[in-house]
Amino acid sequence: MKGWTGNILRVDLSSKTYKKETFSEEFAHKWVGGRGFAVKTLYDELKPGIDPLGPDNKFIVALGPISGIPAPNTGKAVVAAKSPLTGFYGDGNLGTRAVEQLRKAGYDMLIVEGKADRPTMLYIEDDKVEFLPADEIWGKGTFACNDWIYSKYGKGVGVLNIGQGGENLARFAVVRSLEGRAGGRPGIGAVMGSKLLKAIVVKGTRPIPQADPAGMKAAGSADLRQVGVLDKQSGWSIQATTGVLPFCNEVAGLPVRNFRKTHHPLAWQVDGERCNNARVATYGCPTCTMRCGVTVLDKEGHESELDYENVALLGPNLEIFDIPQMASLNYLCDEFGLDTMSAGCTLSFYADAIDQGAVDGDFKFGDAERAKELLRLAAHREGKVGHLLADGTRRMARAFGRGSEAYAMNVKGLEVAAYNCKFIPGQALSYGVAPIGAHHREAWIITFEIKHTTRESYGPEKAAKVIELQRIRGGLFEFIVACRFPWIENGWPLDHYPKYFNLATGLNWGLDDMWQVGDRIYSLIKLHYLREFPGASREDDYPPRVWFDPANADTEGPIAGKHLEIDKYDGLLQHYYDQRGYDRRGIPTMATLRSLGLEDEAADARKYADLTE
Ligand code: PTT
Ligand code: SF4
Repeated sequence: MKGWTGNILRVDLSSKTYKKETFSEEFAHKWVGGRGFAVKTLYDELKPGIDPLGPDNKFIVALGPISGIPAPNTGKAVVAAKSPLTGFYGDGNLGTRAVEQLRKAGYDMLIVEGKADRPTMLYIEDDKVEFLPADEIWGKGTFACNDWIYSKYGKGVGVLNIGQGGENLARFAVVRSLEGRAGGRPGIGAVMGSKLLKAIVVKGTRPIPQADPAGMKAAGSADLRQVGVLDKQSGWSIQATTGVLPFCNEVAGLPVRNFRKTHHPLAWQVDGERCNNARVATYGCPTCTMRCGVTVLDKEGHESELDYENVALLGPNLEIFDIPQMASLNYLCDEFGLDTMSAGCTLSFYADAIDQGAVDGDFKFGDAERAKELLRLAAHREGKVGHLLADGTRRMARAFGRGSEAYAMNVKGLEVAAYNCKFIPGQALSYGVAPIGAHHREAWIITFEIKHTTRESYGPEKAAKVIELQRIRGGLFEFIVACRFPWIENGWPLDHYPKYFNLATGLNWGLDDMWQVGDRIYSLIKLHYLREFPGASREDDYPPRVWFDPANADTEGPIAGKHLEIDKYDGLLQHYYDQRGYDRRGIPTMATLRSLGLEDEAADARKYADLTE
């Protein structure tokens, strides 16, 4: 087997033991890497119903056959576990030096099991694993933790760590790496925290196996240069993701005031141009020639790395239109290791619920200082409010009641990304059917909807576009494990990815083979959802109900009077199910599962739910 190291490192924190395991060629070809390896492992190894924050959960870092190779934007890893936020498979994708180092140490996947008896840091160097006390860094934020590790091991090592949010089991705690990288929105950082695992440090010294190293080197270095040139020509990384804000504002797709409003006259104050003007540094992931980490100073003078999602959800969504103040909230999320997106939605939901009289409280939209304090309370689970916030919008809404579920902005428990779908049906579908909950990673179809079809349409072409994008974004880039930005932002052709894959593995795959793997992964995530929630129904694939509410329609602007229509949305959902080969509940049919080679998984699924032929 070429391209893969063929090895998994399995670490048990309870017994302080570890072993190197191998995986078969069949496993490699069927699941390829990253999200594929992670979901298959968690599906097979986790008993149904286990507590995501208990020792039975497993924390996974999964890489792909091109991970860590000097080709464009391959410094990305999938971190995964059963999510404490959503209750089923969850993952995230983050840039980290741990990718190259783990591969050089000889592994394609790290599985961490059990629970340590004291705060622990794992040190992995090739075949050696050490369980080191982490008392000196436990309780510290991610920046101080990173610095401490660098001062001990140098800056070349790979580091994954958590902040106070993960330690205190905030359900939307992320895993952090480098200056501003964060991944694992569905609380994967809390899973590390539940195991008393503060950090993982990795160093590897061996070559990464490749079928054609010379061919890969030639293609990889030429392509890295070429991607850099393309980026200079497009100018994309000048504003990077922050550049999308004016578009969202103009098309009434910006989240403002807990998504109640879709645009705002002051939004320009935090747009990409202003963020770039305030830039003091640029950060990025390894093997990237289009680094996108626009970094500004926050109100207290810390460096804070911005992205559109962070700006929109911690800025306009909270009615904060001041870059340093919004950057402070972003910095605190990074420092505490909280997901900026869930944090933004959780704070906005809290303010909205107070506004609507669903709960008593002292937080108002626009109050940046109180928002900072609330983030601190959430990260430390301090007091009643801290506990409430740390649990995310779905659990908060259950606690508040009084109809607040309708405007708790999540799908399947994962808070929605920064695109307001009050009248963007295709993107609403994309949130509804995103396999891990409302993440924009899986499909982003807003420009297609607005420029190439009509917003009014709920036709099959939108379902088809969602599936096409899911196969690329939620499939290909998540199992081959590379950043999607060269393709999506600078038009780097997708054909390059089978090329890298074939140079690494010696196989001869095309994009159609890749789509098959992506569909297999999506189906298995669905089966995991079904196993954890046996009563799963199509209603679970609906976006937040407030978007269907005529009383919530805009009163002015480009979509005045418009809102999503529930019957039409249901029809769009059915187009999606039909095209995917899913039944009316959104569960893959037996025929679909067989065509994807998931007979064994289907046999297991039949134990807890009927599957449609
Ligand atoms: C991702 C999600 C995103 S998506 C953003 S901004 W974005 C938020 N960033 C956070 C942050 O920062 N700090 C923090 N404490 N929490 C944060 N939560 C949010 O996490 C990220 C980039 C971005 S920036 C995007 S779109 C692309 N995402 C990719 C993806 O999902 N897959 C892939 N193959 N390539 C991608 N490339 C881009 O990577 P999650 P990162 Mg992230 C400060 O983690 O759980 O996947 O959620 O990884 O290394 O920081 O790069 O406008
Ligand atoms: Fe990382 Fe941005 Fe480069 Fe992608 S474009 S690899 S997210 S720095």
